[in-house]
Amino acid sequence: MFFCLNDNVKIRYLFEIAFEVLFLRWRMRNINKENFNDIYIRAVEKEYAKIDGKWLQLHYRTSIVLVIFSFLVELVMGVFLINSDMLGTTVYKFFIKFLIIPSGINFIFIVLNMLIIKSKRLSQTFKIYLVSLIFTCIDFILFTVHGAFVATYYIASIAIMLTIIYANYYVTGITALASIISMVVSELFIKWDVDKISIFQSTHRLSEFLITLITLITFSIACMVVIQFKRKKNSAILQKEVERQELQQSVHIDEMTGIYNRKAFRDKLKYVEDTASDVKHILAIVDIDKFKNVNDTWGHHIGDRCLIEFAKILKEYDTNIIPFRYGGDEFCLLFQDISLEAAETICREIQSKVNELVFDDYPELKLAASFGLAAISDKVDTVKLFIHADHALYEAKKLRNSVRVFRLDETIEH
Ligand code: GH3
Ligand code: MG
Repeated sequence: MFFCLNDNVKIRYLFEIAFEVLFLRWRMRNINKENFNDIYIRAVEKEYAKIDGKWLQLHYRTSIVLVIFSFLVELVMGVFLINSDMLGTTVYKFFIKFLIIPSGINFIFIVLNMLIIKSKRLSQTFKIYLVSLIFTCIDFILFTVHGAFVATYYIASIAIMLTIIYANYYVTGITALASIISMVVSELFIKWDVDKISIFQSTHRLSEFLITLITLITFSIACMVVIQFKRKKNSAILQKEVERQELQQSVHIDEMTGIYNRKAFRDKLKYVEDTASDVKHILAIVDIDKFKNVNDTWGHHIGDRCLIEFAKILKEYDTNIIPFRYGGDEFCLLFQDISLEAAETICREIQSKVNELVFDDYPELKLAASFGLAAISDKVDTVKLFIHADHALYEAKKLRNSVRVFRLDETIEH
C-alpha cells in the first residue's frame, strides 16, 4: 500500500508516475469497442482519400491550363502564319476552325468539369473517373484539330499519366483505353485539317501512326505496372505501421485481464496533465480485499480467475470510465466529465457486482473490494489526485468492502 511507504520512496514513486512518458497517441476509449486494425486502416484510407481529393483538384486545374495554353499557342501560331504568308486558308476560316470551335468545345468541357468537381451528389471516385475521361476528350479535340501532325497524339499520354496518382487500375485502364480508341477514331474517321494525310495514302504516315500507337499502349502498360508497385509499396507500409501500432498497443494492455496496464495509466496521467483543460477528472483506486486469502485458500489460478472476472465488471463501464490494472489486485478507474457523486454511484454499483460474483465450482468464494475516490478540476495535478485517492483508499481499507471519497477540505466522507 502506498501509505505504508516512507516519504522519500513515496515522492520518488509519484514522480515516476507523473513524469515517465512515452509518446504514444491516446486512443484508449475506442480500443475495447472496435478492432484496432480496422480503425487504423480506415484512418489511413481516409487520409489517402483526402490526398486523392487534393490531386483531383489539381487534375481539374491542369485541364484548364491545357485548354488555355493550347488556345494561346494557337493564337500565336495564327498570328505568325498570317504574318509569314504561310496560311493556306483565310484568316477568318483559320480562327473559326483552329481557335473558336476547338477552344469553344474545350471550354464546354471545362465548365462540365467544374460542375462535376462542385457536385455534392457525386462520389469522389465517380468524379475521378469523369474528370479523367473529360481530360481525354480535351486531348481528343486537340489532336484531332491538329491531325496533320502525328506527334500531337502524344498529348493523350498526359491524360493517362495524371491518373497514376489515384493508384486505381480501373481509372488508368479506362482512361488509357479511351485515349487509344479516340486516337484511332480521330486518325481513321476525322479529317479536320485539310493538310492531314491519310494513313492509307502514305506509308510514312502509317508507320508514324503505328509507332505512336504502340508507344502509347506501352506507356499505358508501364503506368499500370507503376500502379501495381505503388500499391504494393502502400500496403507494405500500411502493414508495417499496423504491426508497429499493435505492438505499441500491446505494451499498454495487461495480458491477463485485457484492460490497460500501469504503463498505460502513467501515460494517461501525463496526457491529462499535458492537455489540461476544464474537464473534471476523478480517480478511483480499487483494491480487492483479502486477496492473499483467496490465493492461499483456492490457489493462484483461482486468484487469477477472480482478477479476470473483476476486470470484466470494470469493462462493462468503459463508456464512463477507463479501467487500468495498476498491479496485483489493485486497479485504477479514471472518470472524465462526470460528477463526483455519479462516480461514487458507479463505484458502489461495481462494488455490489463484485460482491455478487459467483464462482460455480467454489460457492464459498466471495469477493469484496475497497474504493478510494478523489477529484480534481481547476489545475490538473495528477500527483495530488493520486495521493488523495490513495488516502481515501487507505480509509476505505479500515472497514473493507467500502467506498470512500476524498474531499478538498481533506476530510474523508463515508
Ligand atoms: P487487503 O485487503 O489489505 O488488500 O489484503 P490483501 O490480501 O488483498 O493484500 P494485498 O492487496 O496487499 O495483496 C495483494 C495480493 O495479490 C498479493 C499477491 O499474492 C496477490 N497477487 C498479485 N498479483 C497477482 C496475480 O496476478 N494473480 C494472483 N492470483 N494473485 C496476485
Ligand atoms: Mg488487496
